This record gives sequence, C-alpha cells and structure tokens, in this order.
Amino acid sequence: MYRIRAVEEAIAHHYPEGKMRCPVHLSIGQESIPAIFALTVNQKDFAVSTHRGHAHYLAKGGNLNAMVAELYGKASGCSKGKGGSMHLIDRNVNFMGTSAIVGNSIPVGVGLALSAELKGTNQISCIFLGDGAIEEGVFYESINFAAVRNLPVLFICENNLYSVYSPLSVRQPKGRSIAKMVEAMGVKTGAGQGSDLINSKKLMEGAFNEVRAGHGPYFLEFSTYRWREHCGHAFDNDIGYRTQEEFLEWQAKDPLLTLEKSLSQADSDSHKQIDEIKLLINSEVKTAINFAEKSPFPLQHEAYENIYAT
Ligand SMILES: Cc1ncc(C[n+]2csc(CCOP(=O)(O)OP(=O)(O)O)c2C)c(N)n1
Ligand SMILES: [Mg+2]
Repeated sequence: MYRIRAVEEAIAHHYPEGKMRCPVHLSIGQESIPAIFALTVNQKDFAVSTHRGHAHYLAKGGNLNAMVAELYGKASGCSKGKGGSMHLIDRNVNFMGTSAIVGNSIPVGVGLALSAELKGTNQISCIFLGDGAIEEGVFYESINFAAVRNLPVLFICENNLYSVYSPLSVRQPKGRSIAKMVEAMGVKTGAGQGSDLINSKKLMEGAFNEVRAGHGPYFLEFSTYRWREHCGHAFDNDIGYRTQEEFLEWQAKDPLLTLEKSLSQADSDSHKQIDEIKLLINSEVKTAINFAEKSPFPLQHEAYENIYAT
C-alpha cells in the first residue's frame, strides 16, 4: 500500500512540471484492494485494468521504472512511450494491459480466461473495473459468457461511488447492490469495505480459491474512495459534485492509517521494519523518476511499430 501511495504522490508532485504529457487517474486512497490482490495472485495469473491502473500494474509486479517512464513518454516505458498512463502493460508478469475506454478491458480479460481454459494452464484472469464500467453493455456480455463457459475469471470491482462527477444515485436505481445484481446473473459474489483490510483479504483469498478450484467466475465488489480529482494531480472537492464532509469521512478510513494504527500495539522492531521499508520505497520511487527523466524519447520512425506483439 505504501509503495502505491508513494509512487502516486510522486506523480502528483511532478505532474505540474508538464513533463508527463498524458492524463493521469490516481488511486490515492484506493490502495488496499490492489495491495491485498498482490498478496493473493500468482505471477502466472493474468490481470487487466482500466484508466485508473497504476496500482494494479504495480500490484501484479509490473516494473516501476518502466511505468514511470511510460508516463513521461519515454522509449524505456512499458509501452515504449506511446501509451501513457492509461496504456500500461508488462507481459513479464502477465499484466496484459489497461485501456482508456471504460469497460474495454473486460472482454479482453474474459478472452484471456478462455485461452487459459482451452490450454489447461490453471491460470486465473483478473479483471479490475470501476463501478462506472457496469453501465457498459460489454460488461453484461462478458460476464454472461464467463458464466456460461464456467471460465476462471475474477472480477474485482472497486466501487468508489463515482463515475467522473456522477454519483451512483444518478446512474443506478435506488438501493441496487452491484454484487447482488451480478449474483442474479448466475455468478458467485462477495462484497466488502476496502478499508476493512482483514475481511477484504479473506474475501480475496476465498474468491481466488473458488476460481482456482474450477468453480467458474467470481465477482468481488469493494467500497473505496479516490481522494484526488477524477483525472489529474489536484483535489476537486470545491467544484461541488461531492461534499467536503463525505471526503473527510472517507479520508478517516485511510487504509494506510488503519494499518499503522493496528500496528501501534506492536513491538518496536515492527515499527523499525516499517520505517526501513518506507525508506527503501522512497528511494525506489526517486530512482524511477530519475530513470524516466534521463531516458530518451522514442524515435520518429518507431511511431507505427507494433509494440505489444512478440
Ligand atoms: C466508453 C467510455 N465512456 C466514457 C468515457 C469517459 N470516462 C472516462 S473515466 C470514466 C469514469 C469511469 O468510472 P469508473 O468505472 O467508476 O472508474 P473510476 O474513474 O471511478 O475509477 C468515464 C465515464 C470513456 N473513457 N469511455
Ligand atoms: Mg468509480
């Protein structure tokens, strides 16, 4: 969680310099589910994600230097500097891509599960999606196909209550639970609060076990909250689509703070260890920013070269 937070805080800090020429969607405040996912997923499992995908890329083991370089548009970036923040991929760890089009990576993830099923590789395909993506038709087609074919897919929906500036109340019928709706489509589901670290870990492990055992797709929904503006480095509570009160309520549920509080009883060795980890991560993040700054831009003649196929 701290690694994700530190990287994204650094991105927010450097973004106004104007060197990252792509939109950025930060997950600050939403670190718990990616971190818990990281503890549970296997390297050979697949994962795909969305426009807000930095945390998922890192959680799957994606290369940090290559991610930051991608944001800077450099040739050393994970998409050779041509994709930016919303097009992250690291095939070394089977992180198979993110997309700027809401819902777009969902059928890709189901297709990856179909390939795993046909090849009998025992891989799970993990699909990160936001609450907004369940308003895309392709979500229903994909989940139906996954259910009919009993595919090894784990859908992980991070419900942060908003699609850009629209709250769920103007997008979904009153009282609808996303998880319950999905359950009605014949898929096993679980729902929890992202700030409840222990329970979220249990839900994540349970879902992985079910899918790994060949029992078909599973859908998890976790509540969470993004702290910064929908797109960009700043805060936007002043523009009126959400209240400062709501923001502060969620900030009090900061997953990092929750973790540190739970450690307050622990012995001083654990605290020392945490401080050491933080120092290490801070230096890793500095190295990644330097690496990105110093890397060259892609050459003009490379503009139309295929970057993903191997
Ligand atoms: C098909 C499509 N429609 C609309 C958009 C504009 N758009 C970009 S992000 C976004 C919000 C998506 O909300 P959600 O899935 O909840 O993800 P979050 O940003 O909250 O993480 C929208 C509507 C888009 N990129 N693609
Ligand atoms: Mg959302």
